[in-house]
Amino acid sequence: MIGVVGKPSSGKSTFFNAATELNVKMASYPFTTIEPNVGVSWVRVKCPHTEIGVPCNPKSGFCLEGNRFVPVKLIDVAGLVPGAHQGRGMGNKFLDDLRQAEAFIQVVDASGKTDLEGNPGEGNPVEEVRFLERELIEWIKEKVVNAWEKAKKLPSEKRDEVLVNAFTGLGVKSSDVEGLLNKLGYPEGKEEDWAREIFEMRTRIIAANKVDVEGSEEWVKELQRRFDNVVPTSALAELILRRAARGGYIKYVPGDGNFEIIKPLSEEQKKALELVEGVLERWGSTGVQEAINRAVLAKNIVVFPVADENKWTDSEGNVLPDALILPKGSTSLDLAFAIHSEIGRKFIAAIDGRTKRRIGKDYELKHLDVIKIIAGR
Ligand SMILES: Nc1nc2c(ncn2[C@@H]2O[C@H](COP(=O)(O)OP(=O)(O)OP(=O)(O)O)[C@@H](O)[C@H]2O)c(=O)[nH]1
Ligand SMILES: [Mg+2]
Repeated sequence: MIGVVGKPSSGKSTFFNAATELNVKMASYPFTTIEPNVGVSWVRVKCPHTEIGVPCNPKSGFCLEGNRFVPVKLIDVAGLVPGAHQGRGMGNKFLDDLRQAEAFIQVVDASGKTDLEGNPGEGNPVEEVRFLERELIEWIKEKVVNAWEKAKKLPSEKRDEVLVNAFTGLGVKSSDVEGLLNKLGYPEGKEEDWAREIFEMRTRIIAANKVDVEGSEEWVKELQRRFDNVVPTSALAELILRRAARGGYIKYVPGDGNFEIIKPLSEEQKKALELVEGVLERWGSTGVQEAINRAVLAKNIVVFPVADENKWTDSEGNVLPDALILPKGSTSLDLAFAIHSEIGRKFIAAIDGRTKRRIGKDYELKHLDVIKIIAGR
């Protein structure tokens, strides 16, 4: 799951609506969103079906002009303001909604036209990135302090277990908790270091949003100078494109740098698409798909399991029916378990759908591999 985070009015819900094609409330006043919104967006990858020249039959997600869109969950939460971890703004209740997010997309108002609380005024997008990082780290630190309070009273053999349980609840793998224990020792006096390390385990993409607004360019440059993983976005432009495509007015493949008008437009629609054209010309794309892709593919790959290594079909003849998102470094055995624990337990070998070679359980999967698993009965 990807968490969409940021200060109020930065455009989180607009980003969420564009990426999920849902319709949650968006408005120009702070705290429009209070309860979290959960939806499905899609990672865009090149579909292997183009290599065999037969259209695919996705069981989930969809395929457009050789691009496979693989489902991934997105959560849109209330805006965060400085001091949120101490209960300011909407407080930290919704921070807990982010527990299971393995990546964050921080939506920043790069137009510089709203302040840190999301009200119209002078903005500072660099400060926005910084304070949010601070809030997220403080939130994690509180969890570290609480876990250590509990753990330190226990006999030493129980301590590690309590710490591992506390942090796996925060979406950290148990092996990573053990790694931290080795690196830092117990959290006593090192709560800040622990919190930062846990924060940095998550992928963070900075969506420098509202690049359709004049004056955003300078801020985008400034953000790119200071931080990694900055993607210029116009959530508004992407929303216009997705809605026009849904309505059958245009042909648009999410993430593309162009679209095609296929039905007569009203004056209002023409104007909206002019804004979009300006963004595409200047920035190449709206950036929304790019942000999702980077959030997911920084640490994951997409793999296509099949039953027939020659035709790339399942047992019913569906071409490339499934696409799985797996952590980088996953093996063919991991894939077998991801398909079904039974298939994992009865794993015999696998076959690479491209080379047709037999591969063992320790074979490290590559992005876009097509794999047949052979399992016993
Ligand atoms: N020009 C422009 N305006 C945008 C863009 N994205 C969002 N907005 C506008 O910014 C305002 C806030 O958008 P929301 O999506 O509601 O912002 P939010 O971050 O969800 O706000 P809260 O839920 O209050 O925290 C709305 O008026 C949107 O139309 C964008 O890319 N370009
Ligand atoms: Mg919102």
